[in-house]
Amino acid sequence: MWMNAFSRIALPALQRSTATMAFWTPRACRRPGEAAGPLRSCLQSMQIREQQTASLPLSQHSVRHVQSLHEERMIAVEWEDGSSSLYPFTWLRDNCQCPLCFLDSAQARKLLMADTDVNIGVDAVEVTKDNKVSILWPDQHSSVFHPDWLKKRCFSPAARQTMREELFLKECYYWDSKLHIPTANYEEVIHDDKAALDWLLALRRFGLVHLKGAPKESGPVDRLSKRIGYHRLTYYGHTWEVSDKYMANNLAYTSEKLSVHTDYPALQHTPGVQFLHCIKQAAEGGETDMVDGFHAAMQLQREDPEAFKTLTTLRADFTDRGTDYCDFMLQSKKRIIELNSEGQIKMINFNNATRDSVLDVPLQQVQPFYRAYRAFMDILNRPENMVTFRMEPGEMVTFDNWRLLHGRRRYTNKPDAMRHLEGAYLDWDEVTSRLRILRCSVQQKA
Ligand code: OGA
Ligand code: NM2
Ligand code: ZN
Ligand code: ZN
Repeated sequence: MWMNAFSRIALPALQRSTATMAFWTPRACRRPGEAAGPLRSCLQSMQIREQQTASLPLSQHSVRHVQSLHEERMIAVEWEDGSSSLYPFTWLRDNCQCPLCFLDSAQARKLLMADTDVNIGVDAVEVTKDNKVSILWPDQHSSVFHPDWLKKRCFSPAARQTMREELFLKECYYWDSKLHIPTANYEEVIHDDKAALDWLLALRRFGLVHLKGAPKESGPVDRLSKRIGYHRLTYYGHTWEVSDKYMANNLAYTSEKLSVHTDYPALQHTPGVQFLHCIKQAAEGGETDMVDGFHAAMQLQREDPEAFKTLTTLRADFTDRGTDYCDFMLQSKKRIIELNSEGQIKMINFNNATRDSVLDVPLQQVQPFYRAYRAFMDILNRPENMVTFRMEPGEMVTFDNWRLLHGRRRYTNKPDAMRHLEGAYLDWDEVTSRLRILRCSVQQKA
């Protein structure tokens, strides 16, 4: 069962209603930059237990009429409800689903682009007796399309947005210190698909899920990675032990404070997801801090646009050298706040320990860089932005390492209380892949 804490997440002032909740409001926050809604609505968070799982359309669509528009080189499909969709000839020919053009077992196109006429015409189009759209091409090849298949691929902006949301699950809820951390049970996530689906949906949306009830020994992190598929091997190993080590090859392997950071910006492709499992906690200290980096970056954008501009344009150098799984000498250049091609916040790269002393920016940009970096850091560290908790043995945090920053307070060990965590990285590809599969399998059972 989901822990009680889970049903307490979110601002107390906000409605926590029954079954289908705010959680699923389509107008919930998009990724930053994508016409972000007010924070208020983002924090209408929720019991993930009762939510409805994401919807793959089950409804059967029915075609009333088809016609080819020769001048526009498209076919027009009129649906049962009177609405219509347009499909370009070339796209239809390119996506013929017949065994000559498409290898069903691999769900892959066989048809070569070299054999595709990008100015193709259509000889005839009709609705078949079983309500499919059939097209006869000038070379007498024929293609038959299922109405549901076509409807899903409609080119209207609204249909494309629906498809995008379904495929990429970008829905995201920004949070601050009032967040009650989504919590799930480790064993349930391992054994039950619905629990695993809810865990991953919350991980995607909030960027953070607490798992409780794991064994107090090494192993769960690997087990959980295998539940997804596989982990990401790095120079720190398949999984890695966080403890106070002699001649530590990383600041994390001491008992020092780690100010909030993202892991491994020194890698060109930053690990997307991180699991951290507490096997033993220190005698004193060692609390965990977490911040929603996207939320903080949006605050910076509003409050200090110049600093935001600096951190989204200048690239800082990161470095990591040493020996662990094998010897390594990494260099990377990253914008502290990385935007995608649409100008939305994609990733935060913030690690004060591995930020290189090499700073490859024009001399005049050095001071503005530090000013902006400091301004962002101050926002990240605002008590109203941070959640702090102390992991107990058997507890795990699973979080979005592209979005969240995490930190740890300095700690003191005692012989019977030697802090010991185990961690692992995954990439978002594998996590979202498992999420899509679970969504299909859970819905089929429902
Ligand atoms: C790390 C880290 C957190 C902790 O190893 O990168 O952030 O609680 N550890 O020790
Ligand atoms: N550890 C925890 O970027 C970093 O150096 C983060 C990585 C050592 C695997 C720490
Ligand atoms: Zn074909
Ligand atoms: Zn870390």
